Amino acid sequence: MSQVLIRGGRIVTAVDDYHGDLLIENGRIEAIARHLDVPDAEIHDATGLLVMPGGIDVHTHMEGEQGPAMNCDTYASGTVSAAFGGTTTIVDFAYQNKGDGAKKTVEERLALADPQVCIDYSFHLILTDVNPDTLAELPDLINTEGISSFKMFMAYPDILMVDDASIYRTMSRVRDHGGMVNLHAENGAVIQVLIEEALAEGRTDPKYHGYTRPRLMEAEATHRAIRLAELAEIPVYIVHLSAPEALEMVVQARDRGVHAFAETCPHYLFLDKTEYDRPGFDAAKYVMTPPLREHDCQHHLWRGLRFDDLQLVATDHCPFCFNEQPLGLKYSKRIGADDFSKIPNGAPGVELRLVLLYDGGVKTGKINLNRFVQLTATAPAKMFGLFPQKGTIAVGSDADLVLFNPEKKQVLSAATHHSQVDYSLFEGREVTGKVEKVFSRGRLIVDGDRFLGQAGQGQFLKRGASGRIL
Ligand code: DUC
Ligand code: ZN
Ligand code: ZN
Repeated sequence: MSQVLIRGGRIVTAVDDYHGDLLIENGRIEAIARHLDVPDAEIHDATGLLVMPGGIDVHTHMEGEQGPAMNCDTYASGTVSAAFGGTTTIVDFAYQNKGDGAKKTVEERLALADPQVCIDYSFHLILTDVNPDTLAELPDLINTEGISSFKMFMAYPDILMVDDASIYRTMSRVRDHGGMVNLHAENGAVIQVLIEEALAEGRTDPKYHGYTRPRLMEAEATHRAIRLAELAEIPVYIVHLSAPEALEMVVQARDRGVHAFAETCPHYLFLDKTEYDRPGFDAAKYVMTPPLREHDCQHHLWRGLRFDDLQLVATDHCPFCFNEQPLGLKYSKRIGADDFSKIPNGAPGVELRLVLLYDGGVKTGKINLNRFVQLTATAPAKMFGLFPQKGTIAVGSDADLVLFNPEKKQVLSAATHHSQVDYSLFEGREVTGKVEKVFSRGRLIVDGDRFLGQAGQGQFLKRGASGRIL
């Protein structure tokens, strides 16, 4: 029997905060007490450290195609990067190619990810082809495979966008089985007009990515998504919310009693649209969707996080290299060198979520430590059917743990991160707080700068119902 004892740390969950010892047996938390003596256990001294549930990032894109481009992390490199950032579970995406069935899509993704991942994982299924056959497969996918969340795009016409009827049909189909629909909420048709107008006027620079995706069109689609869910009587989850006007739609819906939920991402909390003023092609590093917004939007997002109008923070880690070499043009932002609308949309961040939120949220007093755990681990677990196996520190839960040094300073840089991406959105930023040790099911996988995990050790998680968080 493998036994691990974590001694003397400050144990923090979404509701607790106390000093104590933790005993792990066979990957699960076996006992928690003020003092534990287990002579044969592997002992880790956590004096001066926070002991928190491993982070759960419910929005990552590892390995694979995004239109003509390819993400530059594999499941191996991306999950190592996640682990160094204190994240012990990801919910990534299985992307349905048009013509493919739902189950086939998930099975193929599993076969790709499973030998590579070093932390536990699941998928949301991205639906691009909502036909009767696909719809008929969804209840079984929820009930037998534990895939209980389905993402659709209201943007990117002719590529990813589905119409309102498809969204409504999906909602109606999965409602009675514990399913939830996640939406990329932007009005794709109108945005396409704005893009065509900009290009016709010769506006091809990366900054026009931001100008052609207005906040109002995020709000419009958020409103539409919520109203469809209201009609279908199903919970709805808005991914990567960035605009206060969209947040207002969520707030109003929640006030009406609708189960509307939303996530935001670190880049919207800490960066703003002035990044698009960078000279030359440098601004392409910040081409993600929705784009970075005006600085004062950050205040609204923090307010949302504090008062639970926004339920959690996920990264939308979707890395493309800035430079063409060494991976090649199709892994690079340079695909869009002459046309902003061709720049692959997405940015890296899976390794930085905990440290950024700690430094910019807890240290600044915007949120407290319990809320920090809620936003990074507990709410994601509850939202997507993983609680209480994941997302907390309790007897019987998986021993996915982060030992976090709350005082240590570090400078963020692409030179020291573990993703294959060649830039950082936060290059040179000094932050306080550092992940010291990470345990996945009781196994030490990160110890300072050393990675001790193994590709393939992560387990696929069959999830319960999504969106039943109250
Ligand atoms: N939406 C995402 O969720 N990720 C990458 C790009 C996008 O538009
Ligand atoms: Zn999206
Ligand atoms: Zn995404």
